[in-house]
Amino acid sequence: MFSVGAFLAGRIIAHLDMDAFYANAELVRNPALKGLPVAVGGRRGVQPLPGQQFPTLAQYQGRGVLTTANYEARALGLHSAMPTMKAAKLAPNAILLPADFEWYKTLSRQFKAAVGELAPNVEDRGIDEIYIDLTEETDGDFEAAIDLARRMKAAVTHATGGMTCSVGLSENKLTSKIASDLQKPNGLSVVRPAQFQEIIWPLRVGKINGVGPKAQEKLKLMGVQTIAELAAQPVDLLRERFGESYGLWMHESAHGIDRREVTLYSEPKSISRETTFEHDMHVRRHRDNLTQVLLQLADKLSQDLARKQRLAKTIGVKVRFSDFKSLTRDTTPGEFVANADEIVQAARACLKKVAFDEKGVHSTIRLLGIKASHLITPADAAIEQAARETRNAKGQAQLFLDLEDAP
Ligand code: TTP
Ligand code: MG
Ligand code: MG
Repeated sequence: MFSVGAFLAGRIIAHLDMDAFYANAELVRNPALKGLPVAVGGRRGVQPLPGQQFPTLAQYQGRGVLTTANYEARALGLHSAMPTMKAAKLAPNAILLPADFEWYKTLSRQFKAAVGELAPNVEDRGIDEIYIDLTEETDGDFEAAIDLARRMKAAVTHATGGMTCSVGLSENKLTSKIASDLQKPNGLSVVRPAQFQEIIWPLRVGKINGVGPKAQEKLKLMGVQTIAELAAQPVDLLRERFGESYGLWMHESAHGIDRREVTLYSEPKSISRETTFEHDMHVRRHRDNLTQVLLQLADKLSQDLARKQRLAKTIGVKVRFSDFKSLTRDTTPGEFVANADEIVQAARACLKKVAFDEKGVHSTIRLLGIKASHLITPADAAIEQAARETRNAKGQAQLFLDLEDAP
């Protein structure tokens, strides 16, 4: 009956979620907080008492809620969305810091970029989480995926100046989202298709992303609390109680069926320009003409990049010889490339890698093209560039203190 999922078998999808994101973001730029219970809430913050290094919950007056708490504070009972006054009663000595969204967004971009370097099929799911389709990188092999997930975790920690994340691996988004939460913090949880019942069925229905408090309440009245119990319900009964599509969705979810794809919201990954000549050009004899063409292509490409507000990490050339055989060469200069001069310089470096002949078919070309790829927004380029420079100059530990944008 559940063979519907079979045509999607063989996928491996990761869900990665940062641990206690806002709180750990504060720890990155203030290592003195390490090991202490820390909560984040409100925008304005409270002042520390004389003699105190950090403000504590005890000083808070108001009606706000916590956005999150680190794991030390969670051990004292604090959690996201808890009224701050209530938290203050539970843990008056826990530290309370105001939220600084710009800082969290900066770290968010950094951890996502780091993962994207290792596996490009990344779907953004908000400030602290992403899905990554690893099928191509791993050929559907879970051992390879575990290895890649470990490297992604290390890359995230490196790129954020020490933050940890938790990763779930399975054949679909739904299961991986559940899995990433199983061993927080700093977890890596794998649910192979054959393990779905063993690992997922004992969990509460609320662990399924999309089964909210209302549905949980209704299910409880039907005597359904675990995912196994949900899976045991006749699909028609679920349809009747919850509506056609939601009922069917619940049923499929409880059986580990989720056909959703990892969708990339990103812009086109590359832009290219090329010219086919009226007459084939000899690479030596028509050198001046070819240079002219190269300059024109670079000029157009730089305008394309400007229009799309992107910089390129990689520049490539395409050459088609008179026998119609084509080849490409590319280069990643290390600096982001945007203007025509930089493009020409990079394209020349690529052309140097092409083995042209003095005579014969590989001495004349009928087409020349330039491609800009690994495109990035100027803002992200600036962040990456700043991070690189600081890393080179001072070493990783200093990085985030320098980027700090708090008042
Ligand atoms: P989560 O990923 O849900 O939580 P978390 O990262 O703090 O902790 P963990 O994943 O380790 O369980 O949310 C990410 C951030 O979103 C969180 O750090 C703060 C913010 N947030 C809120 O502002 N309000 C909320 O109710 C929740 C749940 C999160
Ligand atoms: Mg999180
Ligand atoms: Mg999250």
